[in-house]
Amino acid sequence: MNSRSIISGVDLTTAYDALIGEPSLLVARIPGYIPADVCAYARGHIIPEIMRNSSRRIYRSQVEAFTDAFRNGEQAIESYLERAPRVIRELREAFHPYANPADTFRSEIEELAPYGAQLLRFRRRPVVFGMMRSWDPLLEALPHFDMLSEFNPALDLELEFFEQFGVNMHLEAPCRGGELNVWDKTLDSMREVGVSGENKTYGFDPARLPEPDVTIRPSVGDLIIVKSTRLHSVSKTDRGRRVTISGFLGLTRGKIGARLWS
Ligand SMILES: O=C(O)CCC(=O)C(=O)O
Repeated sequence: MNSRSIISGVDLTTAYDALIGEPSLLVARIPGYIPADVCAYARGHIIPEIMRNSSRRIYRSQVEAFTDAFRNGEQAIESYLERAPRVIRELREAFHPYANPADTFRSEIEELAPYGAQLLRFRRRPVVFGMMRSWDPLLEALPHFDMLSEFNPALDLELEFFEQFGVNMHLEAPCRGGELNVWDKTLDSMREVGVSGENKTYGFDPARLPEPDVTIRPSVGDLIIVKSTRLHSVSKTDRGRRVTISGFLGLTRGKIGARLWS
């Protein structure tokens, strides 16, 4: 039986089928998902334009994560929802005359998923898919999980995801650092052995972990899809920047279809 943890050098259809069909698979890498000329144009024009009004979190980004807005209370969630359509449009317009890779990914998943795909909606309003993240020198993500289900029942989405993926499209890559590391460990398996993060799902101590099962150094143009229900981290970028367009893909059971958000 095939028990690989990474699939690489394939197209999105093959990657999607493998990620759904192979329980052992942690990561899929689709090289050249963003054409080289689009990445070059992005570095010269789009990244500076979109990041003009960015804020620093563990990375710099033009919009906060939906989950952070939710965590920050009613006023934060209202201002996030009011801004979301504009954020989506700004990224689309900044890529003109090229296609925005976030829109392309959204369309392709809509075609691939058996019951289609759509933006996550909260209170009948769309959530952003297409966060631009700049991992400037020395920025990193400690080992963590990304699972929207951890926000239920407070989020009250009436959706049940059986799997969640992190979707990262790489526009710029650092000369050193910025690797994606993935461990074949679930949140439940960490809880069982009594290991927890700084908060519930973020900040597991790397010193208490074995070597990662997969380490990938992303290249410009890569689309990398990681099972974000498995422990993962981003190593410090130490020469240059790592800039991605990022979001999440959640797969539901039954006929509801897939959802996308950032
Ligand atoms: O940029 C990456 O490779 C992964 C980002 C990440 O850790 C996340 O989206 O949670």
